[in-house]
Amino acid sequence: MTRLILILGDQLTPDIAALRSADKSQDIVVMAEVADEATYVAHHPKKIALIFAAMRKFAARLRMDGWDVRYSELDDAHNAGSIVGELLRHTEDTGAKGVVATKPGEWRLIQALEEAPLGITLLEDDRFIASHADFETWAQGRKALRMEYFYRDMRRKTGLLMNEAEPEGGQWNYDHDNRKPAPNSVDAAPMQFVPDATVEAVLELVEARFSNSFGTLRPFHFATDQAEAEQALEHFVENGLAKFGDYQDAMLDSNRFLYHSLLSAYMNIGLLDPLRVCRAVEAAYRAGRVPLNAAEGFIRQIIGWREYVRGIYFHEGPDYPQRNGLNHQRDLPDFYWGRQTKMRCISKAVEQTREEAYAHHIQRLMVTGNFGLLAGINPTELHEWYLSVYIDAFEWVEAPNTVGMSQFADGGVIASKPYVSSGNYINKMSDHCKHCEYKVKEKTGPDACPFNLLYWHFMERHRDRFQSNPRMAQMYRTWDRMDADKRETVLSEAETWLDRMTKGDLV
Ligand code: FAD
Ligand code: DLZ
Repeated sequence: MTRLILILGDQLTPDIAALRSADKSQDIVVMAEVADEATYVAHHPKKIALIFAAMRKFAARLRMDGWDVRYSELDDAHNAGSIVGELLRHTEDTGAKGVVATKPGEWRLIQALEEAPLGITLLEDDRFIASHADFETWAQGRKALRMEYFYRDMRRKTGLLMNEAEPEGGQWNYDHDNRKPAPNSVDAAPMQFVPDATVEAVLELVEARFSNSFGTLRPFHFATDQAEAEQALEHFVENGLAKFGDYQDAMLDSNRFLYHSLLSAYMNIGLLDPLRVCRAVEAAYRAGRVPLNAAEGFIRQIIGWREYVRGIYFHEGPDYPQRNGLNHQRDLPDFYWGRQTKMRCISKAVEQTREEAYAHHIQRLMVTGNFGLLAGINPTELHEWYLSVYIDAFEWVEAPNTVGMSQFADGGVIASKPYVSSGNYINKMSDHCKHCEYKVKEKTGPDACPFNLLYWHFMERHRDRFQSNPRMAQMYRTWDRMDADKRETVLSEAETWLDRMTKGDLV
């Protein structure tokens, strides 16, 4: 009995559950470039190009391996325009009895598949170290779901950087070594790939269909198949990993990538197996090629944060991306879409986001995220922005990072305190402030860094919520010790600045 085997654009590995359960001699693989997936948010053109190019190459590989693959290109005349539509069309054409799919990474698509008359079987996506059941077991009965404890369980489960029951080096976490400010220069760069004929055809399609979206399509240098992604991994382990830890939180005006790996998109769409990535990193450490703070820091991002946020997304349920625990209602300012702003850190982060579809974690968290939280931007609008503009953005990983970690809009499920800072943090970790029209050292007045004004505005606005948080009490004491006139000036200048921003004045 023939069944349809659905492979989505972020499930591009022969090891995906639906393929493992399929029978090559009678089942039919369905892959489809569809308008609904390409437009449910205004994705960066580089993201659409990566997914379509990698899908086309993966389909070719499956055919070589003997699979019967029905692949729809976006412009095919019969393309139904949605994943469900394509499955219904192929069911009718082939007479297939039922569909097998690996559970998608977004509630939206899970619901669409479950509600359609497809006779669908959804298999768990087991590309993760923690299954849904593992996460629920871990979460059960805990007052707070903090990443650090989850991470230790993942270390024990995988054996990564473990000596029997003990963590390598005697400590679980070397984060305190990983906060060096920006270096003067960077002696590594991510690996780049030259587009081949398949990629070029996709670039032309994306150029024709999505040229109005935010984001520059060319040059396009991403890996688009497993072999290339493996090369990118090797290149990172050889060239970037050793200093990854030291400069993990740093930002530079003149360098967009520092020692970051740029491997997230490859792991998220199936070109790289996260556990294999971690094993390669551990091997480099065990061979004495990289220090422990680098290896541990990197592995923690993957088996800690990446696994944990996925657990939270499915644990919390479909309403999670819409949460707005601090009731922030201001519209997303147009400088997130590239309008000029005098704030150098924001303008550099947005510029590179437009050109690369990439910004590293601290740019996302402590520049665009921090600003959004301080300014009271509606977290749903920020969530849609992050989901659109980054090459690695899929809701299971993006929403917990944005709504939870960055905006505290989940009321503290992920973060024990909001990630907010004044300009001082950005000045310490980057050289942006040296090039900025605003003055980071000025706390009030027309040239004062807006992060300085808005920081205290945020604290005062949310005094009831945060004053009793022991991790924030010291900041309230500092604020309360300030002269009353000064506090008044700060708050009124912050209000004026926000009003100007809302009106679209150049700020
Ligand atoms: P590196 O700095 O080299 O880190 C190594 C790997 O660790 C990454 O490739 C990634 O797989 C993993 N990782 C690191 N931090 C996190 C994290 N907080 N959550 C999950 N995985 C992590 N990551 C995404 O993959 N997709 C997203 O849509 C996404 N949206 C984000 C939105 C916000 C507001 C914030 C603050 C973070 C977001 N992140 C997201 C997490 C992180 O910023 C990116 O994973 C990282 O910047 C990707 O670049 P890299 O591969 O060079 O990472
Ligand atoms: C992101 C994306 C895009 C842009 N296009 C497609 C597509 O045309 N076909 C497809 O199968 N998948 C695509 N994807 C990835 C899906 O949106 C992703 O599988 C879901 O959001 C679940 O994570």
